[in-house]
Amino acid sequence: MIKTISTTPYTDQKMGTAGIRKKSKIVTQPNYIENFVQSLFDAIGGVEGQTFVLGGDGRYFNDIAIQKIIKISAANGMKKLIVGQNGLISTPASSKVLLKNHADGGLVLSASHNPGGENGDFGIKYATKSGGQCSSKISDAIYARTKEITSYKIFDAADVDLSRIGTQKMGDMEIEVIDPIKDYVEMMEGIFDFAAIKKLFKSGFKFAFDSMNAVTGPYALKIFEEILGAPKGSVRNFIPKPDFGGLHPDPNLIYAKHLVDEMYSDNGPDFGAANDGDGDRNMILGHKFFVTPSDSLAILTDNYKLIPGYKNGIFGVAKSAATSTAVERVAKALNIGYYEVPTGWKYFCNLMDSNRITFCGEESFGTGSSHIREKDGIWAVLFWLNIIAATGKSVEQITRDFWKKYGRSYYLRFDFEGIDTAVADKLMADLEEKLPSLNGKTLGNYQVLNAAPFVYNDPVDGSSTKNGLIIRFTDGSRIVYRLSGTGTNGATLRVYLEAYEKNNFDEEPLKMLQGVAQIAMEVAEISKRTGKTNADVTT
Ligand code: G16
Repeated sequence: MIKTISTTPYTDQKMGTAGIRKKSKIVTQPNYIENFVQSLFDAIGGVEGQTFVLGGDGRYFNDIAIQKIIKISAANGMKKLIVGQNGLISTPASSKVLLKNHADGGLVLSASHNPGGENGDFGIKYATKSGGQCSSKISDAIYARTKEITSYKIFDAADVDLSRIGTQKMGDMEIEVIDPIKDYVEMMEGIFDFAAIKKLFKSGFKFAFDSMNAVTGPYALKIFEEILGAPKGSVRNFIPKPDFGGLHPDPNLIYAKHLVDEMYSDNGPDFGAANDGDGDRNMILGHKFFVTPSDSLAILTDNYKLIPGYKNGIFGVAKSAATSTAVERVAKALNIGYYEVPTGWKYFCNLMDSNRITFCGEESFGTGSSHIREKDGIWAVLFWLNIIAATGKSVEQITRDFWKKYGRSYYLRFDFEGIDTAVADKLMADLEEKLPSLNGKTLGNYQVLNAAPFVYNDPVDGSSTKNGLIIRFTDGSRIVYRLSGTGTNGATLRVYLEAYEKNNFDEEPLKMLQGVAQIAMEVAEISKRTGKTNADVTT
């Protein structure tokens, strides 16, 4: 029943910020998925006798890839595979199921917030038994193996029926098809004050949650409408579709514009939120009001005592270097631990495992806590609803109160997409070389306090990671440059801009950041090198 199939290596199977991510047209090439999964199993020393969790966000090729992976797992001697019903599981739910079952690893078939469909993207995230994505050391070993693989093993059997909850067998391997929503809902009920949120909805609070035709639809329907009693129709685009119904499932002001327009209309809902393809990202909106992800992390941290699951105290908080400094001020005020890590959720995991932090978040619309080892979109929405229910304040009031207390970090991210990879690499290398010469210099109206690469020394495993370049100014403003690790089309240069204001809270971010934006463009010679005078996407 077990076949060994000869294959030739692909040379491009390197993982990025979060797993491997490619155009669908690339992953559907013969043996592409087979090579990658076999290489992964080989690189981690085999999976014989192990238990894994498997599922995906339902995008194009999810159904085919999952059957291949089931058969490769059985052929490699895996003991048990826990699979989401119909092959679906959100990234946060997968982390929960993995931890609850003490599984050895997990695979989520997703390219996260990237578009899906035949012309979109596909990907695989790999989590280790800690519930979080594997370290760079492991992904490097997997990449090395993909370049030398000559054969893979696959079980010769019919496809498994994944619609049926229960246990089946493939050879000696047990396949348990589960409803991952159940565990996830229980976990949320254990953290938040569902009774208070129910009351809020009963009082007529208007809510809009957009699942972007992706994996969180069934979770959101169950939690918000069925359990918490939000009016029918509050949850939109709740049926996961292979091409996300044409939506780009990235919950931001641009790709969720339909929701933003509704929130900014006169009779718009009191609270709006959206999630991404695999359910780990979130966007938070009030009526005619947008909360930046950086502020959201800081506000959740500042209000942790209102949440039953955290009221006894939190360890500390962490953010990625590119995220605004808002949460740093909160950590100081609360006198809790504070850490700054490279972009990539995996860098938070050691801090959570060692009880250094409870909360963490990133500018890229990700927030989470140590309840799992992934960011968690629905968790963030419930956290906000719980704060609103406990305080009786609107999203805007809560945010304004926060600014009054701590000042406001005006923040924007510019993305320059589809740049030739060699051009982008050279831009970053030349900029890094130039940084020391900027120290102490006056640029426009700003004086440079410090300009240097961001280097993170992990306090737990001692590893060192360099990611991004930061120019800090004496007034607290910052520019961060880095290349994205999740794109599939050339290189994307991300430029993160921040300006700190103690009293002036009502300006347009673009206006407040004009000065630093101009410096950012000039210092890195972005127009000259890329031919772009403006960012392709501003969030
Ligand atoms: C992944 C990581 C995040 C990271 C984001 C953006 O998110 O899990 O930690 O912030 O990519 O990465 P980049 O700036 O390199 O494109 P997701 O939601 O795509 O899995």
